[in-house]
Amino acid sequence: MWRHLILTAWLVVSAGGAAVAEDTVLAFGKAGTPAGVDRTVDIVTSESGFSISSVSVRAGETVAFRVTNKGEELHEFLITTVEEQRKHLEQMADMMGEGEDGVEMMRESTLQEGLMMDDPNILFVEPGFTETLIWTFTEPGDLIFACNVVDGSDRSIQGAITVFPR
Ligand SMILES: [Cu+2]
Repeated sequence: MWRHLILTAWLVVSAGGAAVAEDTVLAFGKAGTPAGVDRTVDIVTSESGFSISSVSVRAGETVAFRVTNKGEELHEFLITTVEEQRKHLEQMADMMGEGEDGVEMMRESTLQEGLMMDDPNILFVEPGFTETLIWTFTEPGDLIFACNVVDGSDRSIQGAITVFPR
């Protein structure tokens, strides 16, 4: 229950309170298509983190991240910027800091906004399952991949994505 509420908080803040459509182009890339995949990266996730700590790609490259959850809890695979990640964690900490009121607040805003599982840069993987997130990197720079599904702590597990110029 607690974990679910925190996940819900994450969903509410992950898109800044507004759903992001599948075809949305973010500043650092966009959802790719299976036909456009240049490379597949296999990642195992669990309660102890990701099996890899960094990935290097080139701008213009479309990568299929094939994420297998070998843990016992739901895990997330999110591609984002360091700055966005920092903001999300702050917002989540604020919500949890509100206690019961905060929990109720985020539950209501989730009902209003609907579940934002369609965000193209976020994957949720159930235990024992493998899900694939296909991403086209458009700009050189430093990104991260992260899991923010936490269980009452402020734990967030992440790795680095370096996008080299094409
Ligand atoms: Cu996780």
